[in-house]
Amino acid sequence: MTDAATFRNPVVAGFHPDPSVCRVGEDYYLVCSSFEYFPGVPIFHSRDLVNWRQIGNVLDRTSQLELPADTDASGGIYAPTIRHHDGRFWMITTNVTIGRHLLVTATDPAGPWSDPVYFDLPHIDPSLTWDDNGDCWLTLSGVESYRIDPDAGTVLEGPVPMWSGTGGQYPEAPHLYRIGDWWYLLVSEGGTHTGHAVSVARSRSIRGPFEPGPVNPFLTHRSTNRPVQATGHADLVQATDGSWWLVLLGIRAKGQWPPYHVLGRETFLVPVRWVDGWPVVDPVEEVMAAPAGSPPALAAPSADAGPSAGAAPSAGAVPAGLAAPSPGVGPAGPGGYRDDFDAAGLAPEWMSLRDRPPASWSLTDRPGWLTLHAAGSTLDRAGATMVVRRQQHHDCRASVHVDPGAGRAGLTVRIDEAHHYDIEVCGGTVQVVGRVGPFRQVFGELTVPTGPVTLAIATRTVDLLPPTVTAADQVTAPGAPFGVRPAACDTVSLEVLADTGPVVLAELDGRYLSTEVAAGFTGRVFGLYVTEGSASFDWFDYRPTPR
Ligand code: 6LW
Repeated sequence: MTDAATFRNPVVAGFHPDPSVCRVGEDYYLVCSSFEYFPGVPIFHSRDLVNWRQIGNVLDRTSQLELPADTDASGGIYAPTIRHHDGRFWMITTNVTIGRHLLVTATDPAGPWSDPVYFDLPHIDPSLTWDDNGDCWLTLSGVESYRIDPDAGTVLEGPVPMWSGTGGQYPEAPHLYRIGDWWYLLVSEGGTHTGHAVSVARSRSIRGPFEPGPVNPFLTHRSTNRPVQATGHADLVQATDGSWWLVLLGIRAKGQWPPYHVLGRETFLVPVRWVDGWPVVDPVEEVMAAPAGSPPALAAPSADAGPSAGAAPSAGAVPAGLAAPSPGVGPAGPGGYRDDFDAAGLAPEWMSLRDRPPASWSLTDRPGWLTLHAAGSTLDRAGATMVVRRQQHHDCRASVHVDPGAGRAGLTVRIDEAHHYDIEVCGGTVQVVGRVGPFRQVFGELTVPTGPVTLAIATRTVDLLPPTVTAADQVTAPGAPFGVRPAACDTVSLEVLADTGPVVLAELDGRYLSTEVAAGFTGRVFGLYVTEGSASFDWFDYRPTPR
């Protein structure tokens, strides 16, 4: 539940890591990493920092996004930064597969964005800042900076060493901000899992030396049992009312020991207070309270707000707890979506793997249906024709109405080529197949009339069983989900939706589709695919399911 003085985290649910944010007037824009998926770098718009709607993808052409066929899972596009300067939006990111940083610009954040200018420099996590002379600085993990010509793609000075945090591993995600008379530098450290943390330093000069803050890291959930973990990779923004906020990544861990997460790293929001000129944040929760004493609309900073000294509070800015205007991409509250494939193009939330060749898909071959044409013959290797959307809730059901024609087509929930559960139809037989690491197994089969069929994948958080139930009891109990032990608390059910209701072909332990098993930087997605011939999809439906 949220009320007027609270809002719900994550503000962008599902695999949306490494958020970066900028404000232009009353509008906020946010971008995230996209790895091996195409198009790349989803871009969101908000008026309140809480409710985000995806307005496009920054890298939506192969001339901007080179993801060769052998791009590894979790390769491709790493952490982007978005800024607005001199009438233009600027987005810089790293394509780790080709080993280059790329910078693109746009006057309209919904696109089109320019072709890239490249910087062949080491490290990851590029960020941009303009100094008081109008010079542009590129900062990178490590942490170091370069003075650059952002239009020409040339380096004018550097590397200039900066400040590398408190000594934690992987100093990364540096962002520089001009606030009052200071240059503030945020650095994430400790790695992007449970050791993640954010530290701060400041300097009078953009070239340093940087003085660390009095309490570093000033944001971390490491070594706690808070439900939100791995908090880090933060970017700072000042709201229209003068208040300050961090967008950051976090995970919603499940299970007892070790905890695991299945939705990837998600985008969270936390208010920032300034104390004696340094940022202070409280722990990041799934429902965040507004700062003490706030009116219903989240308040401007208090009088001791330190360096903010900026805009006067404007009434009503940053309202909280609104219903998500864009079902499925907003806060992890109620909301689902249905795509009838009646539009002229695919919605921006749909992604393909590595490329989306025009010959692989069509919305006009069979009007009102999405037709996919097979390329690869298996989901176990790169090359299969697939369009995917993110899983954004722990408890949800994705369903699809598919006509396989003479082909083989289905619905998958996947993290990568080596970790996926599929339900597919071919020649009147529906089959459930699971691939986990070196293992591949058929878990269930059902004969159905030929023609269109509705397939579904439902995920469910299972409450921990009482300790009196042993693992052996559970595994041998009739109807026990395959491989589910008492500590498991996530199941994946693969179903045919018949007129009489769902027919469950298999119920599998969801932990095998978690980041802790699959590794990498992404999260679960649902995918519509074809591995033989051509098939058409009439609709796709995604619903969170009440617990
Ligand atoms: C990203 C790095 C990180 O570049 O993970 O959380 C890497 N931090 O900053 C990939 O998302």
